[in-house]
Amino acid sequence: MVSSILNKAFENAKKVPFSKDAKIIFFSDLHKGDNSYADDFRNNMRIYEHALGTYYDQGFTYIELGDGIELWENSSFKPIFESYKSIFDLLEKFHRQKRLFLLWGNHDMEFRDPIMVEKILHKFFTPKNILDKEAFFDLKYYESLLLEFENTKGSIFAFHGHQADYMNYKHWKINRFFVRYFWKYMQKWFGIKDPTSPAKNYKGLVKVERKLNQWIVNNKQQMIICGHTHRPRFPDPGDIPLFNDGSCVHPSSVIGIEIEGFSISLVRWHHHSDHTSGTEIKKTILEGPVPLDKYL
Ligand SMILES: [Mn+2]
Repeated sequence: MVSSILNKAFENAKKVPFSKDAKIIFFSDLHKGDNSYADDFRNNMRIYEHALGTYYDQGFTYIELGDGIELWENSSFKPIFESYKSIFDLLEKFHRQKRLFLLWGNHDMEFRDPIMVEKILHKFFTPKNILDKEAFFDLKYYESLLLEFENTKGSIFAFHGHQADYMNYKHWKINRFFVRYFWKYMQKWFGIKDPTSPAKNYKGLVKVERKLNQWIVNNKQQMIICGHTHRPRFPDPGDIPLFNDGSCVHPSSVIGIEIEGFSISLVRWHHHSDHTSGTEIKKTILEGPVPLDKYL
């Protein structure tokens, strides 16, 4: 079951060519909510905005690997948009420069439906003129991408990761119901975290990773970058090339994967304070950089 879902995502992946000097940043699992108590992203908002703004200035392409928006806990997009207007403005800037790829995950699987995406765009982004309209209203949500680098045989298969998580793929509406009407309040009132999410359920997480590893072994060691489990992964060269970009809802830090100079690294953005400069937001490299051709 899972392998056929993954095969389909692989076959239908949008092929995106990149040059070897491309700069790419992957983030996922922001779960941007309505800025209320149950909104996990709220505390990391400033760190994330600073990180993404820095990548924009440095000419990076942004690939968001799903669960960017928390539509399970929130049945309406409006409060999310209003809470995070500055981030949506930043996304708009990336998109205008054709440096943005948005993928859907299980918490924003509604974006599978292009009509829904268009409706939201028309409601919240007002084009200034017809040219502007054409430039902006071609925003698409993808299930999966295949990143192809010039003069390289190998490629990177990028997707959210819930494709290896049968309950979250096939029965996402049932799970969404429990999150929206039950777990949200458990979290709010009693501080109990939703056990149906693989991020909070260790057994589920291991199962998802095992299925993805199996798929890689059966598919000529195809390199994967995904999210979903909220557990960062950065294998050594020679190991099964399954990478995970972590999440943006780690306690006071945002974790992502960078590709720059044809090398890959795992990075963490966080607050840093010292005596002279006070508190600032800073990037720490957790793993790498490792040349990509060691995995491709
Ligand atoms: Mn997910």
